[in-house]
Amino acid sequence: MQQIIIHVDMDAFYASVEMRDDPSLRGKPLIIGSMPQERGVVATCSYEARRFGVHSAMNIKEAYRLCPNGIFMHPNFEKYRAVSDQLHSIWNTYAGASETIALDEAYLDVTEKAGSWEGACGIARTIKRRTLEELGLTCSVGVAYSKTAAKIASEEKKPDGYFEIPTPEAFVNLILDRDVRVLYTVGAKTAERLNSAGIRTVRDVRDRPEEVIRLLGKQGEWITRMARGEDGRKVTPYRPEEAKSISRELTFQADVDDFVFLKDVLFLLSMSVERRASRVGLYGEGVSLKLTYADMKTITRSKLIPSSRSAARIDREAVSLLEQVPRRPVRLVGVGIYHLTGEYARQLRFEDLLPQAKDRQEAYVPERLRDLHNRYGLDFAGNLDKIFHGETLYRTVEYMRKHRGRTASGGR
Ligand code: TTP
Ligand code: MG
Repeated sequence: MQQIIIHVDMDAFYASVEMRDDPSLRGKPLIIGSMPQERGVVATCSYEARRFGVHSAMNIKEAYRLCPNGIFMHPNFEKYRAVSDQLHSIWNTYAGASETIALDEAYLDVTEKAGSWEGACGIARTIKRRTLEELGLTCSVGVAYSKTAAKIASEEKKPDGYFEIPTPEAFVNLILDRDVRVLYTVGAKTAERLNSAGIRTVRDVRDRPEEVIRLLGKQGEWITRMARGEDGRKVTPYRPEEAKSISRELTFQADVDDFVFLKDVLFLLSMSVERRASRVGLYGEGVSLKLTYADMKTITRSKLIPSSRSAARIDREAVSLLEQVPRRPVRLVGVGIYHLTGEYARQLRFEDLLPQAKDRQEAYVPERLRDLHNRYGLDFAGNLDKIFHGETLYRTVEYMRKHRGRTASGGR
């Protein structure tokens, strides 16, 4: 049997949550992101604000110029994450496999559970109804024979939309005269290359496949297949909350009761976690701290964060967790990020949303490295990368432990 896929996407997600929780915001142009006087961008905005031309990723100053009477609000990520968990747990009950694309978006493979096309459409309606009844939020849903088609279907009647694309023929008829950018993976750059060859619409792609392939290689092959409605991609089960963590831990040769030193070690571990996360292209939406005390009792503490992998952010969170635990001699310390999400997640990085936070973070690492230089006489110039390899980090930390107090040590 052919696959049947549902794509669900919440309407103006962050803004809708805020409007649900504060009726005085309803019906108003609500802009979630930075404040107009700050530097930064729009994360999302209500449909009322969209009428003024405001949209996601727009510079906040521009948004203010277009919509000076809008209500501007900072995002509350922890709240959206909690709502997101509720959403996905409703949706997942209807799917054989579900793939979380963003906090507010998922692909559901309902082929087996629905048993028929009509069954799938029934599930899609039920999902809309339950999302509204149980969480007070509207979503847009597409039912289709492929992922590409389901995604386009969910966008078709937004907001509070419902649309079906049962066959490749229906899909092709729908998008034939649209801009090439409607095809998944075709962004502004690719579109420009196609346009300069006179290929502007899906019809052009369909009619001139050799040219598209010559121009774009592998991507071209994919695009020409999509223009014929072919997309056999499966829904790949991916639930960020089930993804593993990236962490780094260290056991000291002798127990440590110096919390200034412990914080310095946390910083190095945080930097190491950042490096590992960058290498695999992941961000964390939670930071965890692990301590084993001298009596072998192990504790872990964790905190949700807007997705990030910056050492500065990880370290700040880890230090604030450390400040809430008992101060007793420690034999092992570890730092990690969890709730991993990939680069493709569309949620803006916190650092992008509030660049002033980024500035602070950029200064953070050099400042902390200077601390280490002052306290232990360490000079990382040039070989910072080398110290993070397993044994080397361990030796560096032992060196620090032994050279504590030889130089003036500040802080607690
Ligand atoms: P989207 O689903 O793209 O947008 P939306 O739900 O706000 O609006 P629509 O009705 O058009 O679907 O993204 C979901 C949330 O992700 C959004 O509410 C805010 C966040 N987001 C960002 O932080 N930055 C971005 O650039 C985008 C596109 C979204
Ligand atoms: Mg959405």
